[in-house]
Amino acid sequence: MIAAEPMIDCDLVLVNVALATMRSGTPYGAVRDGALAVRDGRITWLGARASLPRSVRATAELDGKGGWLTPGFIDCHTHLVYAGNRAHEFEQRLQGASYEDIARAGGGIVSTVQATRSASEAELLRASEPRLARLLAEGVTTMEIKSGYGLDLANELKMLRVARGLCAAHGVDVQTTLLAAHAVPPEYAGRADDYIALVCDEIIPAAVRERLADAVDAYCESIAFSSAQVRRVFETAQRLRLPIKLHADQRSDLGGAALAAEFAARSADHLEHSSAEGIAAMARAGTVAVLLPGAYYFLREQRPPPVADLRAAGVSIAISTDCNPGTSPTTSLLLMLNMACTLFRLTPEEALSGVTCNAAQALGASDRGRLEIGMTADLALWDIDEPAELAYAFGANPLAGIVHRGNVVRWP
Ligand code: DI6
Ligand code: FE
Repeated sequence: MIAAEPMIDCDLVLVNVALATMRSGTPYGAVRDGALAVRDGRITWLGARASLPRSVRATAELDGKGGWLTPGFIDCHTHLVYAGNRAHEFEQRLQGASYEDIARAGGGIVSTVQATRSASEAELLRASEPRLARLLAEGVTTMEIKSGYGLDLANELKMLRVARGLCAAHGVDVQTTLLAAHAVPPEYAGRADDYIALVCDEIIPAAVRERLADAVDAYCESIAFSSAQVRRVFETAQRLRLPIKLHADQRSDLGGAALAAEFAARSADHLEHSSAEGIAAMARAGTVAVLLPGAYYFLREQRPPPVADLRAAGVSIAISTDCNPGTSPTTSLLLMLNMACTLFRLTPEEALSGVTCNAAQALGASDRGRLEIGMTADLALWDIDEPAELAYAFGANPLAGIVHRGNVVRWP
């Protein structure tokens, strides 16, 4: 007599799906005709449907209609919370003004700061919600949101509270990043060092006290802060045990990649102008390269990030929208997959890793970004025949289903 197998209870089993697990070894870690089981918000079993143990008993079984299941998308670099827009600056740039010209004339980041300061917390939330809805409609289940349009204590904290509120109200996981060192606020014009002192002495400590910041970022650029100023911000963050990120080497090489690596940053973002030494330092530090093709496209940059060098050095590459009103007014992570391939020459598989496993690494979120037993059950179902279609068909949105923390948000 054969002993009966113990029954394995699950909340949910998904069948008739192909799995892009993103495990290494095979392209996309693919499992065709797969199945995946979920219990208590985590993946408890996955593999070929034919080997699904008969003992797996689920409260609900869902048919994926032959679509592809990927990890829920992770947008690891956004400035989603802001008020107003900068369409008029787009018009100015089409008349020949540069991004830097506009910033130096008092527009740019500072114009969004004025609109964001004027908005109440409720107004800021309302202004940000449609952008969030558009991101989620393309399969995002985890995202990062930066402050940086407040530039004073009250308004930086206001932005972070709005980011936390979006998470609570919309069923998406949000990591917040304090980017008080984004621009010199008008009231500190000509006194950037004094503003950095305010950031280090008051704004970062308050954000930590109120548990509003999960990380710290800075904008290291000629129109923003020098590497010496950023260093002071990072020393404060390190002392308060906040993870570090950096807008690095986007418009010029200020040694941002090496500076980020020196502080063991989780990520260094942009990197168009990074040097070979900077990349080598990132590889040694395990710092993720976050590439932002939307900003590159919108500013009509000519020098792509050194992708071949990043690959050769073994640096993990993530892709993100950089959703912001000045340089990347997009909410489409799918479009970024396409641009990462067309503009930066990533493969569609690298691009997909960039919004799943490598984006998780950029956020230090080791419980997501791959389909594996024990991982958080954040899943996106796509009506496609091959995973490369996600990067190939630009402007399309084949999202068919979403599961967030094991809860079915949408299913065909
Ligand atoms: N991210 C940023 O924070 C800046 N550029 C970028 O790629 C500027 C954002 C802005 O102009 O509002
Ligand atoms: Fe940015």
